[in-house]
Amino acid sequence: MENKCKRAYITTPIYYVNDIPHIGHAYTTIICDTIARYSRLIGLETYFLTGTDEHGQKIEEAAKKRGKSAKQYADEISGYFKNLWDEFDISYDKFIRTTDESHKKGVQKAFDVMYKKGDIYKDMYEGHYCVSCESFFTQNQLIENEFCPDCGKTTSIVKEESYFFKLSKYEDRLLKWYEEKENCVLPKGKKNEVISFVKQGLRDLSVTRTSFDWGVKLPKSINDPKHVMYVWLDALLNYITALGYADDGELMKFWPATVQVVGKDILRFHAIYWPAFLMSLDLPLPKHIAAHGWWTRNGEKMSKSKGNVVDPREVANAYGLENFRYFMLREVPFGQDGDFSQKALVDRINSDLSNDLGNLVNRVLGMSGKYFKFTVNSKDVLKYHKKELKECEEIIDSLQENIFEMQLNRYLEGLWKVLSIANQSIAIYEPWKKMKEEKDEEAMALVALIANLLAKISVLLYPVMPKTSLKIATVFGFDIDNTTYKKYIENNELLDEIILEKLPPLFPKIEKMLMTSPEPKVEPKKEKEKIENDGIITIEQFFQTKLKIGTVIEAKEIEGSDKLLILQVDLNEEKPRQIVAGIKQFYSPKNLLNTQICVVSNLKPARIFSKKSEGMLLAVKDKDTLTLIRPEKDVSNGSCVG
Ligand code: ME8
Repeated sequence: MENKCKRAYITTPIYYVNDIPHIGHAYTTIICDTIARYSRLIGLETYFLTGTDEHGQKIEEAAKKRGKSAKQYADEISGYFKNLWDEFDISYDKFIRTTDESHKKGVQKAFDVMYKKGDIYKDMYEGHYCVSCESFFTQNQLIENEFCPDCGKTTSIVKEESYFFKLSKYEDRLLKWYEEKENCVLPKGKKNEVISFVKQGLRDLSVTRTSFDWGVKLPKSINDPKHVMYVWLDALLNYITALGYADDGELMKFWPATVQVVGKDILRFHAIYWPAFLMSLDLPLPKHIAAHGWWTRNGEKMSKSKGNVVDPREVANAYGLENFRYFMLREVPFGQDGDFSQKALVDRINSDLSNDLGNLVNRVLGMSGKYFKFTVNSKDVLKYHKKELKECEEIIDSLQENIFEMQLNRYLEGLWKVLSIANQSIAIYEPWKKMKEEKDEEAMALVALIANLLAKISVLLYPVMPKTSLKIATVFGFDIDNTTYKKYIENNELLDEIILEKLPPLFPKIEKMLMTSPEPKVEPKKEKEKIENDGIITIEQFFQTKLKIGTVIEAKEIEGSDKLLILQVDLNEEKPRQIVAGIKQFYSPKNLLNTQICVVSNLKPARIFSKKSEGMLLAVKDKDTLTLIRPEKDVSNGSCVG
């Protein structure tokens, strides 16, 4: 995210109303809320948009199944999303619905502009359609000629008259954009995937449908009432219709967006179609399209049909909303997938929040209370602790870059480095000894150092944990806003003499798992095999995974991927297994050839980077390295592990 301009426009994807929100949706929204709060804190005029995506075949079908009209159903689920974000104190400025009249008017205007420009033409569409992804595919993109390469569901054949958008026309301009604007798509690995997709050649995009009705009609000027707009054209345009595109509204001053956060599943739509539409409309392109990874359960993407979704409300009720926010942003580097477990959440609360942060607040209160009747005076901090203070200021100075590159986990790690310097300083300078030796001035300087570091942390933690940070700031007698940001962070001013305000412990330790439905739902017939304690499985459950040893007989790089290799593995079956594995940064194809590896052989085949993958290899991740699991000495291919 660039911070040179005075404005920030932050958007979430608009969520489909075919299902209620889960922690994946909450994650996207919490990331955006954090960036929006940060932007306001540092003084940018900020507009934060979220909303719901309500048209299309998928919603029409979901409503029908429940015996409701599409609008009735959309009202219900859209309300559910909005209520949840309100309950979660999400600081959005507008909640857009694609059924809003102003949105529909804006979409029609955009269609008209593109049409008049000659970027839209009428033809016949013949191909495959995945209703779940609302995506078109050609025959050779499908898995086994039938299944969607993105979600694995069955596709249907579509043959109908359609208007097409000249996507192919924008291929070169898109490639130029990716080349010239280094951070236009984040993270960089994902950007490379987008570039290689575009380089394979773009086909014109069907942007209207005639086989159902639940969508925005074409503009009257075109006079073709049997067509409704393709839901992705309708949906993507929300980012400008929300600003009043239909009537050249004043809010259009916020365009182009500063950062548009999306899940990796919908990056293609945002990093290819969306900028091409904008080029056609002669509008500037967003500064950053940033794609995050998925939250999974036991390695599988969450979905209602798999019964493995986690309800964000349940997590927040059990563990506290702000603890949950902290966990999501700290646990997973932006762009990577993260597996949700209560244990990981509890560990973060007990160790980072309770031990590192909460205890430090208690200690500063305890020390200042015991030695100085809660008074803190900063006048000697620089005399005794210049080194610690400067070190922390330097760390803090580098943090802005992390936010602007969407590395919220690094941002939090930076804050925790400051906490660790504060905690270590107490151990090193032992203020209790100073008091015994009647060196009160030195003891006060140490207590004041800690108070000042905590004051800075409270300001910078505010975008992630607003209420908690405000409570910490009250201890030191200030409110968190742009004025105090400037004072304590930009200008590095020290606290005036203050009397600390007491605060009950912020993060009581959590002794047991608190959610009542923590695990993916288990089918009733398998009830006796249910996981009884967090992480404990039965031997039968273990042996459901078939681990086999095989020899790598071919290994190649995949063009356009920084991470993946494609392997052919001999498992002593009719033909070698093809496995796509994310090990390129650690193993070269040459070094893998003719070596044995351990493979999960009964994994459902998946499509990775458009290649079929028929298993998974086992490896150990340790810090920044990855080591393959192999037999100690050669064994026959196909041998079972266990
Ligand atoms: O795709 N982990 O809507 P959507 C992390 N309407 N994030 C997840 C997730 C998971 N398991 N599941 C969903 C659509 N998300 C379109 C968008 S925008 C013009 C139109 C997040 O409800 C992720 O950000 O299926 C995903 O992109 C978003 O929810 C929307 O999902």
